Amino acid sequence: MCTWHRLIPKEQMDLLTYCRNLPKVELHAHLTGSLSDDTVLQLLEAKEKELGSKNSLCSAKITISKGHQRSLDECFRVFELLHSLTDSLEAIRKITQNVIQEFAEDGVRYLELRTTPKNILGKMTKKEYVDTVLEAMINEMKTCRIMVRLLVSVDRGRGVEDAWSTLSLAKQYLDHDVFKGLLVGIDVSGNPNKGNLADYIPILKEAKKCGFKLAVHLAEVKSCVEETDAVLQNGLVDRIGHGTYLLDNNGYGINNQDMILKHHIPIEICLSSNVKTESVSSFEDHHFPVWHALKHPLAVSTDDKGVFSTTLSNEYYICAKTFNLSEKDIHELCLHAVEATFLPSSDKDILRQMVKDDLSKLM
Ligand code: 6MZ
Repeated sequence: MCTWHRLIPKEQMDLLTYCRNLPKVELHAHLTGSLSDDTVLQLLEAKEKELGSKNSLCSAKITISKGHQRSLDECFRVFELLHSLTDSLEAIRKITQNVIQEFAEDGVRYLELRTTPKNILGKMTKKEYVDTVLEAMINEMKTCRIMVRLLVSVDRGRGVEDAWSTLSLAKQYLDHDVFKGLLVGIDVSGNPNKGNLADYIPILKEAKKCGFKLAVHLAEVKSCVEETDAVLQNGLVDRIGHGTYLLDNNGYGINNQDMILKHHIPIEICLSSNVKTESVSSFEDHHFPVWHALKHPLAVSTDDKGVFSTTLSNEYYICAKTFNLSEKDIHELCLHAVEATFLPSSDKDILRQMVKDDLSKLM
């Protein structure tokens, strides 16, 4: 069962408590990257039982429980390790449940969870993977005060052929008897140092044609300049993940700023992730204030709350503290995130009203 933080009088709240009480919307959360230490320990124990040995996995414990800085490449090695612990449908069901409960306990009212469907010989097909995630989502929505939707992820590290197969699977859920309406879009993610995003443009065009909304990791690292330009020029992106090097002001960017502003393409802001992976040198040097000053739609997000030892409340706290945000600014951020969801307008209206009601109780 999930608990909900009881509202306490505002004057008695410190900033972090205040952020915990905000009705939050999480739009950039990778399932496997969101595993808490508790969940990882449960998975390790299950794996050790399965393998009948403790020795092979004790180093994994050390690696995962550290909350320090890691390069992006090191993070991707952690994901591989986590994937080796989540290679059964039982594990996928468990991690989906735990991650949803943890977001709900952190005061997240709407979660757009993203994950890469995996095909593991003899263990699961991509379809079984997605069905399991969706079933767990439906179950958790019955008991937790949270609305959850899914984005299926295309991992650029797995190649174009894998991406086409993920898209053709996603199409099966557009008009599904049981799961209709739960899969609301496609995410493109994966190691930005691998492959070329421009190779995925035909897939993104087809996905758009089918009616999927697209959230694309763009310009997460400096070397992504040309591919970012190509994807943006094709008008394919509904939401930008990271966007660290979109701006020209650091001498690396491509300055698509005008186009992004003109089309109001929301940017998912992942402060801890960007600083901990060393793509941004400090919170103060983050690109958030540049876009915020322009009143551009932004969605504060966790990216991988487990790997980066954070929560969405903590990300709001870091943002508010670093950039000296007012209460009005913070409330606007919550509401901007509602507008940036991939929900159809009727569901968005319901969510907006819920968020407004909860915000008014905080004033
Ligand atoms: C790009 C990332 C990411 O899909 O197994 N992922 N892709 N940049 C990041 N910044 C740190 N963090 C996570 O969740 C793990 C997968 O999400 C993507 C990677 O493809 C990673 O393997 P799932 O649930």
